[in-house]
Amino acid sequence: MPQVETDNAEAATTAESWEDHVRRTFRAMLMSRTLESKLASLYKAGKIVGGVYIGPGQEAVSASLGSCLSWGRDIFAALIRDQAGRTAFGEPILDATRTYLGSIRGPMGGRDGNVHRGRPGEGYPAMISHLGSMVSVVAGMLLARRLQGRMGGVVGAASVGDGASSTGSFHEAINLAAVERLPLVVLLVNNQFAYSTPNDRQFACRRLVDRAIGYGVEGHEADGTDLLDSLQVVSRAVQRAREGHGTQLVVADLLRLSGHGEHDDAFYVPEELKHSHVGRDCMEVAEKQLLDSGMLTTTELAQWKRETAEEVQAAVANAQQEPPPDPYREEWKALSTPGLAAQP
Ligand SMILES: Cc1ncc(C[n+]2csc(CCOP(=O)(O)OP(=O)(O)O)c2C)c(N)n1
Ligand SMILES: [Mg+2]
Repeated sequence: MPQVETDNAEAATTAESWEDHVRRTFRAMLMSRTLESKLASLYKAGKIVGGVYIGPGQEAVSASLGSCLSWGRDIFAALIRDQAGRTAFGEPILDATRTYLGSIRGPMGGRDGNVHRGRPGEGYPAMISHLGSMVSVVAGMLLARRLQGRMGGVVGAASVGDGASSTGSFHEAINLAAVERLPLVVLLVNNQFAYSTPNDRQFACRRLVDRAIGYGVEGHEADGTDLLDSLQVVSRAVQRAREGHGTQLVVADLLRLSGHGEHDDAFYVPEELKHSHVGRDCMEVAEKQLLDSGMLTTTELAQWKRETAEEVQAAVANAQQEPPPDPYREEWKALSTPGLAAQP
């Protein structure tokens, strides 16, 4: 499997300015929003078989996490709403379009139709479930590296949702990570709903970050609608994990600005919530932050929008002309197949 050269790997070895880090993170947000809008239209046009799950409103904190990790060194388990984080971490957008469009050249060989994709041998495990199971996968990968004596400054990160944080998988994994003082960052994105179940039917504690005390890990809170706040908080958590302060829990509040999947119109989301602080669109907030602070000019923004649209168009066109796997010729493989799960 090819090693993917990313801006991140470079950023990890050179001292990157805060401004460049913000710009790089915003660019990944923009790419994600553009790609996901295209995927949603392809789904509605019947060109994508299976579900399409997207993360509008979650790009700021997701991209912040991806951009603080470095491909080839760190571990990142992305979930359904982490397209922005995947892009910021260094996943090429062709991996996404090939997966959604069923190309045999996709990272899973055309065997997955949406988000269960990754490059496990490169510290990027494929998602098993959205419901907390990836926290233990990353904890296990970190433990394995420790036992093999190749920890060397690695940070592992896993996202979970508010719903996932109520599961046994989440509890067992974060507890184990805390006991072992693993350099694990758990990003808990509280988007107010688990499918149609609202927060008040999921947990009785006032603030989810208070759970950090119970687990004995460091807790951080971010405004998930605010790129600058999200990036600052996530950077600090990743740095604390990297410097040996053990497991970190970051809780980000925001609102899911889509349905659970593109098949869901989210009729159950109350209007007041949409117009509250968490209902702000992080893309609009970030755009204003970058323009007002002079980190980005209007000309650059227009150019970035053009470029991301062209890149998405090209990646879709590319994947559309590639063949699907042939069930009569292909041996149906699992991740244990060496080609799919090759160790570096
Ligand atoms: C064991 C299990 N139960 C239910 C589902 C269906 N399901 C997938 S995601 C989801 C909601 C998850 O909510 P949350 O953790 O808050 O993440 P969000 O979708 O809000 O990002 C449900 C019910 C599943 N995939 N697996
Ligand atoms: Mg949720």
